[in-house]
Amino acid sequence: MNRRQFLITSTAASAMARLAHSQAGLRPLPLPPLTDLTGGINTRIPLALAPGRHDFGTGVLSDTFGINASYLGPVLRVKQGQTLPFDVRNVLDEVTTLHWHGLHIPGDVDGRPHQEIAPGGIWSPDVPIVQQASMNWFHSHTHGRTARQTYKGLAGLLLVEDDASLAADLPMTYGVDDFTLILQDKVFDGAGRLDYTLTSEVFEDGLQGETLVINGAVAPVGQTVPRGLVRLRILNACNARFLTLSMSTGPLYVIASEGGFLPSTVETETLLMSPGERYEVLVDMGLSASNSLRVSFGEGDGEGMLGLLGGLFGAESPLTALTLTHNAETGLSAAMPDRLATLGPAEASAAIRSRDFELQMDTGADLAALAAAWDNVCGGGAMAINGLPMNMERIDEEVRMGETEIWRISVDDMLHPFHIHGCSFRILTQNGAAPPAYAAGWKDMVHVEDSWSEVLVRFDYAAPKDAPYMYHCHILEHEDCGMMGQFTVT
Ligand SMILES: [Cu+2]
Repeated sequence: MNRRQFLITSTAASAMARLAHSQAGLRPLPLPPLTDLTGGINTRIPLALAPGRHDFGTGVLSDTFGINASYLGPVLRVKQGQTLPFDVRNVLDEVTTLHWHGLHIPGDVDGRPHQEIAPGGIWSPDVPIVQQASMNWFHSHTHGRTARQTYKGLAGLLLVEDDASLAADLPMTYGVDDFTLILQDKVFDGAGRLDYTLTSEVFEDGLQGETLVINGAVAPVGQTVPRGLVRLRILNACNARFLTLSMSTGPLYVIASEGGFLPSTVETETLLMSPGERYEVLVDMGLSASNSLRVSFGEGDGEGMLGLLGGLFGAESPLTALTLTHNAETGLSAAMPDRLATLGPAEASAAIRSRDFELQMDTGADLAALAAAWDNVCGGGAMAINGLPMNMERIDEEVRMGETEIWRISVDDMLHPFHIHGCSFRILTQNGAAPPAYAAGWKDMVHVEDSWSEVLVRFDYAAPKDAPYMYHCHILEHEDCGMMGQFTVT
């Protein structure tokens, strides 16, 4: 089966799922193993980064990477106030790193590109969890190899809970009414094996797979759930694709973004997720026997009427990605929560300084020649920020600890997601406009295309010269190509 036949098959399967809305015949949603440490930590936490063999549902085994698994990693559930004593072991035959994306931690345990773990080596950071309940993740951040290593499976979830989140009237039984969804797009070759080939096109657009994979299984997938509220904690772990989410019935009820709960539940017809973004949503399965999460690639079918017209006139229709159907259980019958957290408006007047960052693709580099030369490893100076490609020996910005700043981001071409290490921020403007309500809370991702995006940010942890933080485009191929910079916090 070639890639196109595979596409047709998976499209047909999704069309059938749309019609039938039944559990029968759907691949089950894989549940990544949960490591729940909220009750206490007695030993060091082993994470082994190793080669694996994994069947995504194409019927053949693909060569993958995994963390304590053949593909992807565990879901770690921890509590504010804990310190996580990790033993990260590199069982791969290439150098790697592991970055804790979203954690408010000092630079010396961040897992940045300098913190390489040699093959056979071990990295043992003690990672303090000071932040509030939030959905974070960990992934490879190896210089020039982040895209390929993350794509092959070096990624996992780190859920932080706190007293308030554990006491909240929200679904929180993992695998019963509380699910984590890692959304990715993949390329499979004619034999159904996972493929990753760098070309000038892939450098430019980032990897664009045609097949949606959820927790390592080709979508559509199905899951039975109790009658009541169901919680979906969703990560866009695509290398480069933006995803637009919707439900087959009713709106999405968004309760949290990357850095914590929203002030109150936000109702939205569509939810745009850039690579690296996380959102938590609730589905009221007390209302209907079946409901499905739909995913379309890109900025999707847009909001409201435009989307409807797009659908009618043959625009790419969303894939029914995950179908939830009732089982015999009775679940949490709480109403959609009204108040979730105390969170005032972002106070731009608190900023004492602003910094500008222009993400640059058009540096004149010959991407085709580089793709041919680099053997699926990016690197060097094909892309830049403010005229300079990433250089591990250069500090680009020096920030003072505890000071509030406005970071302004622009681009020279196309839509890019931007991430800052070591903090959560508030979005003041996204692409020149106020962010949608679901993106107005605590974030560590913002995107920009043809205007400015501005975030209000404060850094409270040390990142000295020998342990700096990164800021970068989260299209992983762009990051690997040099669209990244370093800063200190002192
Ligand atoms: Cu980019």
